[in-house]
Amino acid sequence: MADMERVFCVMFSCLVVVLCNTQEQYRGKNGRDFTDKIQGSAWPQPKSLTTSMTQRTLDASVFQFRVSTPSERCDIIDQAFIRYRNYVFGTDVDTLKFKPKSRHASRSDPLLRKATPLEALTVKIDTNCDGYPNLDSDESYTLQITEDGTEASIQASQVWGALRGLETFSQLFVVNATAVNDVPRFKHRGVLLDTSRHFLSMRVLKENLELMSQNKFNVFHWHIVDDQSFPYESNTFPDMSVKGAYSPRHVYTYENVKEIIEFARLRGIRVIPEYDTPGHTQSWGKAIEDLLTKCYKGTEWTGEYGPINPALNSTFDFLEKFFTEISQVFPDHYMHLGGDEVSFTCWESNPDITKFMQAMGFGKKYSALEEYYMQRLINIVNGVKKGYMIWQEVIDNGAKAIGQSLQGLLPLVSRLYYLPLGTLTISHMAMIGWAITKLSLLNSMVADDSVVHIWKRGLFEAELAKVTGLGYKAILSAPWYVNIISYGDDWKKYYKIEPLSFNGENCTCKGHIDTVIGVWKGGYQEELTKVTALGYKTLLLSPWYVNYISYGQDWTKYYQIEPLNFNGTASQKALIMGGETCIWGEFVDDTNLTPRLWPRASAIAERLWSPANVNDSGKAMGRLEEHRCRLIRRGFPAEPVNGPGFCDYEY
Ligand code: CP6
Repeated sequence: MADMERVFCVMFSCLVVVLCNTQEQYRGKNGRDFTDKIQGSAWPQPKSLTTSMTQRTLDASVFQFRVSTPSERCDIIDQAFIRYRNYVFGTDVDTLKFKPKSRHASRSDPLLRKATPLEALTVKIDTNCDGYPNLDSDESYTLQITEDGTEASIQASQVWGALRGLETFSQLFVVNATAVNDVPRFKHRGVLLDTSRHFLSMRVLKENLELMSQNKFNVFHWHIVDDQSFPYESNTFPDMSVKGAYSPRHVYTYENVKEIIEFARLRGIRVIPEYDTPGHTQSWGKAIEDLLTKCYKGTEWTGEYGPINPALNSTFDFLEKFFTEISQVFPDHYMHLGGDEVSFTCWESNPDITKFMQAMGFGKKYSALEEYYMQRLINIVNGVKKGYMIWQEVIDNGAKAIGQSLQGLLPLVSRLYYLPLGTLTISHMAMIGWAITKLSLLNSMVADDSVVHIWKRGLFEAELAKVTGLGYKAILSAPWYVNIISYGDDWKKYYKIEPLSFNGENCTCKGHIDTVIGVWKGGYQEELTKVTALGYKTLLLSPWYVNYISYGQDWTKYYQIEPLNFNGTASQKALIMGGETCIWGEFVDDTNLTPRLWPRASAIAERLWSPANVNDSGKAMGRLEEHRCRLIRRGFPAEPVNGPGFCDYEY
C-alpha cells in the first residue's frame, strides 16, 4: 500500500504532493487510507460524491457564504452560515476546542499559486425558507465545486436540504473540485433522550442537537417524563412538576421547551415529545388525584399505585386537557404516546377495575382494558389533529384485543336485533358504544397518522413484518440502544469483590519477598492463592476493569443492522419510516451522555441516511475515525470506539 502511494505521488502533479505529504502523518491510524482522504471523510456518506484531483484554495478573509431564496429573510441559513464559517475556518476559537491548523489550502501556499481561489458558496433554495421540518421535508441537495469559477453552489428545493448540504461542505477535508448528489434513505432518523431518569441540562440538550445535525439526524424524540420524575412545567397543571420533578431546579419551563424547539428547528430537527402512559406514570400521580390505579392486597389498599386508571371519567377529562396543552406547545404533527410495559398486576388487584371490566364485557382480558385506554387517548389526540407514535406493545396486545372483543361481540349484536330496547342492560349499552368506538378507531389507527415504534430486542424482524403487515408505519429502535454497553448498576459487581476471599491455607511461608505481583487475568482467586503462597506481595486488578463495560468495537453491531431485512412485500417495506437510536437515562446524565452517544449514534446515522449498500464497517472505519476527530475538533467529547489511535488536532 505504501509503495502504491509513492508511485501515485510521483505520477501526479505537485498538487497531489500536498495530499501525499499529509498522508505521511496518517500512518498507523485506524483503518484510514488515502481514499478516505481524497474522497473526504463526509459522514454519513452522501449518495454520490465525486472528487477531481484539482484542489481549490479557500481563504477566510475572502470566502463568503451567500443565500438565494424566494423568502425575504432566511434566519435558518443566516445562522447556519455563522456555525459553518466557524467549523470551516475556526473563526470562533472560544467554542472550538482545537483551532484547525489551516486545513484548507490557502493561496499563500507556494504549491498552490496556480489554483483558483474559491470566493463564495451560494446556497440556492427553490422554496420559502421558513416553518418547521416535518416527515415529508425534502432534505436532498446537490453540491458543486467546479474546476474553475469563483463560486461553489448548493442547490436544494427546501431549506432543510440546504442545511444538510452545508454540513457536507464543512466536512470536506480539502476542497477539491467536487460534485455531491445526496438524499436521505429514510425520512425519520431520530435520537431518543430521556430527561426523566436523570435531568439533562439545556447545555447538554443543545450540544446533542448540534451533534445530531452534524450527523444529519432529523428527529429529537424527547422522552421527557417517566416514573422517576416529571420535569415538564405544565401551564394547565403546574403542580405536576412542583410535585413530580426531582427539585424545583430540575424542570423545563415553557421558555426552555420553546428554546429547544427553536434550536432544533434551526438545524432541521423535529422535536417529538413523549408523554408515556398508562404505565411509566408514577411521577404524574403525585399531583393528579385519582389518576393512578390503587393497588390492593385482598380488600386493602397497599399504599401503592399502578398504571393510570382507565375506569374513571375524570382520567379522560384530565388527559383531554393535558394533551391539548401539549399539542399546542409542541408544533410537530406527531406526539409519542408511549403505551409500553404496562403491568396488569395492579389493575387485576383493584375491585373497581374488576367491576369496570365486567361492565365492559372484557372478562379477564386486561389487554382489552389497555387497548380501551389507548383508543380513548388516541381519540383525544385525533381531536387535536395530531398524529401519534406508539410503542409496539399497543399493537402486539391491541391486535389480540380487537380480535377477541369483536369475536365476543358478533353473537351479541345479532341477538340485540331481536331484543326490545327496554331490555338492554347497562353492560349491553357499554359494549355497543365500545364496539362503535372500536370500529371507527380501528380505521383511524390504520390511518396515515400512526407510527409503531419497535423497541424490543430479539425478534425485531418478525415484529417489523407483523406491524407493517397490518398496514402500520413503523420505525426501528430495537438494535440501536447505545446505552446497552452494559445495562445495569455494574458498580455492584465491582463492589462485591472481596480481595481476601481466596484459599490461603497452604502457605509455604517462605517469608515475604519484596516484589509486587499484579494479578490481571480472570480466575484471580486461584492466582492469589498461588502467588501469595510463594510469598509475593500482591495487587488485585482483574475484577475491576471499569473499561470492561463492553470491550471492543460495539458500533459495528449497530452499523450492520439493515432495517428492511425482514420478510415482507415492497409495500410493507415502504412503511418503514426509519429508526431511532435510544439512550435511556437510568445510567446516563450530563457527565457521560455525550461521549457515550457519539460517535456510536453516528454509525446509526449512516445506516439511516446513506444508500443500503454503504454497510461495510471495515470500509467505514477510517471515515468514522476521521469523523470522531472532527467532532472533537469542533469541541465535542466523542469517545474513541476503535481502539488505539490519535487525532491530528489533539494537543
Ligand atoms: N423506559 C421506558 C425504558 C425502556 C422502555 N420504556 C426500556 C427498558 C429496557 C430496555 C430498553 C428500553 N427504560 N419508558 C421501553 C420502551 Cl433494554
